[in-house]
Amino acid sequence: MKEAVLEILRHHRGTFISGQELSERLGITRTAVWKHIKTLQQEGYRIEAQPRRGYCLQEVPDFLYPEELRAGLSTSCIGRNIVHYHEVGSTNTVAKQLAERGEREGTVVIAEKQTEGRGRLGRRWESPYGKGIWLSIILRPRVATDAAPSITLLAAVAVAKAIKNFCGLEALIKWPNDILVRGKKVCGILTEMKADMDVVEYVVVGIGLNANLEVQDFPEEIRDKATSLRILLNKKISRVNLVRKLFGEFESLYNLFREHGFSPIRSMWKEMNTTLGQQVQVNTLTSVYSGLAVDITEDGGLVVETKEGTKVFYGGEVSLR
Ligand code: BT5
Repeated sequence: MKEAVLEILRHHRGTFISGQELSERLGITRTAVWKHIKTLQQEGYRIEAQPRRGYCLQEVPDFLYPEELRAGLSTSCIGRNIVHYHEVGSTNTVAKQLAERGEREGTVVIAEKQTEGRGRLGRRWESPYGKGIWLSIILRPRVATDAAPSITLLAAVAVAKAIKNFCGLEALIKWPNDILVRGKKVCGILTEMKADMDVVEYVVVGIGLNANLEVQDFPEEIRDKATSLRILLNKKISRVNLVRKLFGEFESLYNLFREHGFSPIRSMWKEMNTTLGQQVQVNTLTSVYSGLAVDITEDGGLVVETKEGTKVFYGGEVSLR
């Protein structure tokens, strides 16, 4: 009901609508209308209330509220259901808990701030309040476990396309999970999966996208390798609009993946990558290999010509040399 009140106010944005009219249109009492208005004001919506004239929406807060994201969202699955936190440990952890309890595909957990944002191998992901896009998408693809790595690559293509189409910046993918703009990391992806036998039960795709962070928001030790869209564009961007765009790109690619497998996405990935054709060093947990990155396989592995012969990697840290 709160969302319905907001919807009407949004429609009349900048003009007043009376409490009487709201109550009649929604079939609730004027006291109930007033309570929803109070809640919205507490959430940061600037709504002017005047005796006799009613209510007027003047400003929406710069938060990734589900009501904001859903207004004008064109997807039918990704982001139709959104769980929002002002502060949370890690959106991936919450999304996994929800998936365990049977939460449906397409549900997104999103936070203004993460206190325990995670990268791969337990590394920390900096996630300051109100500045970035820290979200996790629950998926239930009907695929075997070895198809799961390709979902990270799918997500990377979705982010790179969203950045390109929304900001006009050339975003390149560094295998497997980094999105770089002008050589610096603007986004990282953390895919986690649960499988039953050899079949995927669910996948949680965590996306950390540095939207409006400023230089001082990054700890000193990563300032030379991390950047944000705001720093690159020299202006603040609308996180809400960018997330909507991202959901749209993600859903199109995911539908393609479900219908035709990884192959069409692999071609797109190849066009947007900054890894193939480069001398790379791949650090797996047990060894370090050097060689020329030549291809990615049909299931998202990185093919490297090393001194010891051709090797395919499904994980590991890649440094471009
Ligand atoms: C990643 O790990 O790049 C995956 C990051 C995924 C974050 C999202 S946010 C929503 C969801 N919930 C979570 O808890 N996680 C996901 P990795 O390749 O291991 O890179 C981690 C490294 O990137 C760190 O060790 C730092 O050097 C660097 N780093 C940390 N925070 C960063 C940031 N905000 N921007 C750019 N680089 C960062």
